[in-house]
Amino acid sequence: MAEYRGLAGSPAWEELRRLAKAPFDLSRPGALSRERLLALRAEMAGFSLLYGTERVDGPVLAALQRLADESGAVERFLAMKRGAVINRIEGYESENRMVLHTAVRDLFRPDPCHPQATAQAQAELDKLARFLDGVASGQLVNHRGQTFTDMVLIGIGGSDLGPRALYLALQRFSLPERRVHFIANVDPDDAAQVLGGLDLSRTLVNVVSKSGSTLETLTNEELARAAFVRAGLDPGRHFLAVTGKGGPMDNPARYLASFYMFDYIGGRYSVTSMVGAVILGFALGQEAVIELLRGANGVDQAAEEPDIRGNIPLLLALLGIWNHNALGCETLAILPYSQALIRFTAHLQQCDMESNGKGIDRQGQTLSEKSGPIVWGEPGTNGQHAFYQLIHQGTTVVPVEFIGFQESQFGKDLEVQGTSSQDKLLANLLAQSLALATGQEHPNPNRRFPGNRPNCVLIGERLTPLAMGALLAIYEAKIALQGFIWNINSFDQEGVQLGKVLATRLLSHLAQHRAQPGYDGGGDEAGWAMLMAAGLV
Ligand code: G6Q
Repeated sequence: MAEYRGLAGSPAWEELRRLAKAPFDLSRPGALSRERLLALRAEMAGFSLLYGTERVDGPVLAALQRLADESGAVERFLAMKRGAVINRIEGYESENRMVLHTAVRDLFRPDPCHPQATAQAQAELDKLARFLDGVASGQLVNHRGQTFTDMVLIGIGGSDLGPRALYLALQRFSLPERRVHFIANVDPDDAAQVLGGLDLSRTLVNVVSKSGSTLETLTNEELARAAFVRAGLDPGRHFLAVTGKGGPMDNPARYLASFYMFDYIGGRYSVTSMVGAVILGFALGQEAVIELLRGANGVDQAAEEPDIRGNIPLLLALLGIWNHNALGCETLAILPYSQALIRFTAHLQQCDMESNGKGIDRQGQTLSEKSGPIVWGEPGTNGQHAFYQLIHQGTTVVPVEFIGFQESQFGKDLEVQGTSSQDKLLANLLAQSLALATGQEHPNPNRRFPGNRPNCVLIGERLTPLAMGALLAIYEAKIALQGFIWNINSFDQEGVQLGKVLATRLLSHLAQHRAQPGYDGGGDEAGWAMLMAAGLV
């Protein structure tokens, strides 16, 4: 059989395109039968995926299974975990790296897929445990002998979004007397706002940068160091580094402690490495970090299942391809009915769009079929009072992935008119799923809902560190599996380079403009004109 080269040329994809001419009609009376809604449900790692409200039927699911098999997606996922060099474009200069974010949580099986990477992760975790013990026991204290109560993470992109989203998700499990804060934007107001409210003498600053060369992070580190010096404090007793081993920030003399990540972990996949572990360990304790890793590892293992009905990430990947490529839906809304997941969609937006927003395949050829969708969302029920109008009646069909939990995190609830707030939250989630699918006929066109808006519901028991790890890994695996099926490299991000290069050029114009009267952009007509148009020169 010819090597799989993406959707174009795949017999299963041809079949799916044919089936997409008459997809399952969710709005037909009786379409959402009890049999259907109970049968189209997959289980994994404490989560159920309800997909009876997707526009799929037996033939479509069979063709999606064939696409999974033809593409060898699960085999590629296994090869990834075992250290295949898949972060590359064949025949062109590229990152040329292994992709081993799964190795940092492969501690729980006797035979890790990549023993060397897992051993490196274990060594960093042991170092972190000693550090956290020192902070808790009062061995590591400030110059006045006081304990540290606050930690500020300075980082951006993958070094911010995941740690921030997961901290907010698990904040309820924080240790007493521990608070954490984040500075990402190079906007000086971000740092001023955060640092201004803190007792710096009891604060640790965790500078996170894999490359050790990111403009925003290095600038914010300098701003923060200056604030410590102004307060009469020695930054060397307060600053920690999480960075690439051997990189420009690997300078232990400047930091109270240094933790490492390795080049085989991409920024947006790094939250379960030291990038997230240090701040989460400080806030929640090492045990919670271990639980998070255990949850993620459970899914990493379960996602080796080739049957799509028993593999939630694979099923989500294929349903996404069905909606995006076959049914032509441009975007994907991820709508968590959980206040704790307030930044989780933002994290997934990066994970998904930076990974799968690609225009060429792994061989450097221009794609003839679409790759990743536009991903967006906000927690429900707030979104219901904002953008759901368009989702229900707008001219664009927006597939939705709902996320919810049977129980609240705090368990502090009250029955009003016979139902708790948690009941109201879940009833809203399920009602939205049904309403989008079935729609509503009405003589008044303004009250008509077309229905047939595909969606699914991912539901777990309660958002604990274990469940968070599983949820994170479900999405990380989904994104990787989609990339394998689209035959793209989901692990580089060349598309962010050009803007960075041009920003550096504009900054150099500004500096020269200030230093030399009469400087006029040195021949960079468009750059200089933009600065003029914006009133900066
Ligand atoms: C993620 C990207 C990107 C990266 C940031 C921060 O996959 O590579 O978002 O995480 O640019 O990079 P550093 O950690 O190197 O500062």
